[in-house]
Amino acid sequence: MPDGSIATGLRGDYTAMAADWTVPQSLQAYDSEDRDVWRLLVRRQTKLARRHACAAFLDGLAAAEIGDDLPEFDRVSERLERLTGWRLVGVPGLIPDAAFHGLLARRRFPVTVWLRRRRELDYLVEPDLFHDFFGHVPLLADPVFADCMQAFGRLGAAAAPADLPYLARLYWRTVEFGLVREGGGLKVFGAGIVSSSAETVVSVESTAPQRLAFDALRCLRTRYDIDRMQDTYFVLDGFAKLFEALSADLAALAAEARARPELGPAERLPGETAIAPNRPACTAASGPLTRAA
Ligand code: HBI
Ligand code: FE
Repeated sequence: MPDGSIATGLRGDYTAMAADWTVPQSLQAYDSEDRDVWRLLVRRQTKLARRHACAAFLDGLAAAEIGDDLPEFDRVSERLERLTGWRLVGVPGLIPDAAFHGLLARRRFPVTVWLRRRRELDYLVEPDLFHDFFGHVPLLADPVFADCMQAFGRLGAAAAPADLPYLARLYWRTVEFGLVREGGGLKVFGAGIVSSSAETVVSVESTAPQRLAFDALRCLRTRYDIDRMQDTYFVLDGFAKLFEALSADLAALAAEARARPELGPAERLPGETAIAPNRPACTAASGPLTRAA
């Protein structure tokens, strides 16, 4: 088999699961390409995150001990559990909504055990170890965000099946692709953004996408694309605002969303104001900043 992960039986192996869809993480199952890919991705994205990610994410990178070595779920879980009560569990990949929400409701975060191969470094549609760990785990060390994730799980576990797509839209627009206002500028916190080198920069600096102030109902009404960079990002004023939105009655909010026209991924409503992107960093192409004396 040409694909090492498939050959080692890691990728998408749903045969060794427990009833809750979790699998043990086996560090011996990773090969040298896995170790190289992890180091490469961590170094690249950490550098970008230092410039563009919110402070809570950067604090979380340290708390989750994210560095050159492949992460050990059990070790990081001990740290996280002391900080916010969260533990990490391995999963073989995407799991059903009910299993996903059930784990979150119990403060268990499912982390995909397998890592992308070098030839697909920059783009994957499904979650892998890098997306799940680098993207999601740091913010589990933030007390308010940690509560938001459990709230998502509880809402999902209690939701009528017809309301789940609306909860998924809220999750997508915040946990996966959210921006936050911090220190007079925009910072990234969504896992889908911080695990992507291109989107980390584009989401806060490009004039191509629009940025709108976070509004839960607006998120619920808006379709999203899973296979391209986002056309619209929502900007939170802080994670407390997200927790507030997750404390609302989901059924009522979904009913309200259903009663209004659905919005396309790039739509802008009359009266909506776009938030300006950050000023891009000066590059050599923009000319010399200083003159030799
Ligand atoms: N499974 N492993 C995994 N990771 C996810 O992010 C995930 C999932 N199953 C379902 C799911 N997400 C959706 O319910 C989200 O849109 C909430
Ligand atoms: Fe994710």
